[in-house]
Amino acid sequence: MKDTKPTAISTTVFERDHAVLTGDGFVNSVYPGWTDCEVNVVINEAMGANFCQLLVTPEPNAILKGATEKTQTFFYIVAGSANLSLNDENNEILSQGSYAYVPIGQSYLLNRFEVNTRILTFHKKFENLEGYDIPSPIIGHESKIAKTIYCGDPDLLMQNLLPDQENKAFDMAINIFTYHPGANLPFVETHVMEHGLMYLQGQGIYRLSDKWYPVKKGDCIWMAPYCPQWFGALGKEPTTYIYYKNVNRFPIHP
Ligand code: UGY
Ligand code: MN
Repeated sequence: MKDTKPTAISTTVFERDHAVLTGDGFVNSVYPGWTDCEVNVVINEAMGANFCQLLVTPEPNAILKGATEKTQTFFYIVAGSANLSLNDENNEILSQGSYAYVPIGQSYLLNRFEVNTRILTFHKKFENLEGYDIPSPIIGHESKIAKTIYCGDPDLLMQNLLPDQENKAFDMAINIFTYHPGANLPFVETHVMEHGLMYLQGQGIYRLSDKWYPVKKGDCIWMAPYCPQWFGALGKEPTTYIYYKNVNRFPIHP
């Protein structure tokens, strides 16, 4: 939450190939169809990204109503709860840790929010893959997703919330990455895939390009393609972040 005292100090950083968004610089945006809520555009094309990441803080009576045309949407409940209906059907209660993947060509309605609900969303223009059907909607909960060992280190646990590894029709992955205290990425990754992330728990140090940043629960990061990246977890509790990654498409259009 933002400190309302006047200040010229900020921990937000914006560089050509990465950004660290701690929330102290957020200014609310308004979107048609989304009423009675604060919307912060954490990451989007204006900063050089190829996807969008929003943080939404709804009032209990807020309405988030819309339709996905060319852009698929992923909703994740960071805190609180909400009612979700897709295509005017299947009313579902989403609680903390629940998520909904809304593919292109669908309509959605989120309403009846618990007090202090916070929702993280990821949006990516869908790139069709010849020979594959457009993915169907998915509603799930992180507690139902297996944790797999990452890079052979049992202190690094990965959860794939979307079935992008089994079904190449998905062109984005949304993963939850848990680091046990003291664990770190085994090497400085530098890759064509882009990331947007938000810390759900814990803290640590992120290396982005040639800079080093202390990060903690609530902070968000954008990493452009090829931004060198490394993270080491600090503290006595596991550190967890949820992140976006573009996957499963040839790096150049044929
Ligand atoms: O999937 C990934 O590329 C992941 N290991 N990157 C990251 O956590 N920065
Ligand atoms: Mn990575």
